[in-house]
Amino acid sequence: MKTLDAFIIEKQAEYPNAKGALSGILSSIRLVAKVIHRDINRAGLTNDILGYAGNQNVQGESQMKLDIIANDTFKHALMAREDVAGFASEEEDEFIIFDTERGRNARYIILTDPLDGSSNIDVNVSVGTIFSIYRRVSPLGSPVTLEDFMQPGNKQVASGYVVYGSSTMLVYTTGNGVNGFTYDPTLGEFCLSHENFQMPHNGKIYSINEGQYLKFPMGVKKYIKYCQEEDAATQRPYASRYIGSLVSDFHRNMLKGGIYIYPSATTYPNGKLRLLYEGNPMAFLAEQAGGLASDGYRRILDIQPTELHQRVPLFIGSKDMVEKAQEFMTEYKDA
Ligand code: P6P
Repeated sequence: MKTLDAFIIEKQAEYPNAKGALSGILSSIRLVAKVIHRDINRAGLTNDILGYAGNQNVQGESQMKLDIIANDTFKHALMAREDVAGFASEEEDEFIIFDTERGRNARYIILTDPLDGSSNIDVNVSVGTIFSIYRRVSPLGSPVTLEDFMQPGNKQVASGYVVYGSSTMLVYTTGNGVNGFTYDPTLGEFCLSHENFQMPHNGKIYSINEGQYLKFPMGVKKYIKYCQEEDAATQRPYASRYIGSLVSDFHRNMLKGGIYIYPSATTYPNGKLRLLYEGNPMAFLAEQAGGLASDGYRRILDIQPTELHQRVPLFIGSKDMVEKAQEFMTEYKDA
C-alpha cells in the first residue's frame, strides 16, 4: 500500500531540479479533499451545511452553503503555502492575489471548481472538486495578473479532481500519466488504488442531458441517434448514463469508457462548463489517460482563454467516441 504523500515524494525524486513546491501544493490539495470529504459526509447531521447560501456567484447561479465552505477551505489552504501566488475559482468573481512578500515571489497559480455538481449534495448524489495548476508567467516579485490565469490548457503543470462518491478518490496528473488514490477514513490517508489510469479507447456509455435535446446543434442530435441505433458490430445501442455531476460521469468513463457531452445550446450558447477550471483540467487528465477532449471541433487544451469564467462546449472521454461525435459535428456544422 502506498500513500499519496509517499507517491508524491517518490515522483518528485524523478525531477532532480524539483524544489518541492508542486509537491507541497498537491499535499495541500490532499488536506482540502479530506476536509471537504468530512463536511460532505456529515452534511445531513448539521444545519450549517445543506441547502442554499442565499446568494449567487458571478455566473448568476445560486450558491450552496457547501460551495462557499469548499471554496474558503481551498483558498485558505493555499494562502498558507509559500509557493502559491494566486487563486481563481468558480465561486470568486475575480482572481485572488496572494499579495504578500511570499505570494509575490511564488511561482504557481491554482484554479478550481471547489464543489462541482453541488446541487446534488442535498439529495446525496456524488459531487467533485476540480483543480488546475500553472506556473505564473508574470515576473516574480510582483502580484499575479490576469495574464497568469489566461493561459491555454496545454500550459498546465498539473490537474486533477476529487470525486466524493461511494468512496472518495483523488485523481491527478503532472503530465506523466494519471494516478488515482482512494481515501481510507480509518487511516486518514489517500492510498494508491489506480496506478497509471488508461481510459478505454471506446465505450458503450454516453452522458448528456437529453432534456435539452431540442436545443442541441444538429451534429449532437445525429450523434445521439447514432448511439441509439442497433448495430451489433459497434455494440450499439449504447447506454445513457447522466449523473448531473461532471466529475462523476467523467470518472466512470475513465474506468469503463464512454463520452460526456455538454454542447452549446440556446440555453448556453457557449456550453455550460467553464474552460479554465472545468474543461482544461479534465481535458489534461483525459489526454494523459489516452482519451480526447474537444469543443466539438478543436482540442480544448489549445483554446486561448479570453475571460476568467468563459464557458466552452465539452466533448470528453474515450478517443474513438469523441472522434465519432466530432465527425457528426463537422458534417452538420451548418445544419
Ligand atoms: P445540467 C454541475 O452544475 C455541472 O457543472 C456539471 O457537473 C454537470 O455535468 C452539469 O453541470 C449538469 O448541468 O444543465 O444538465 O443540470
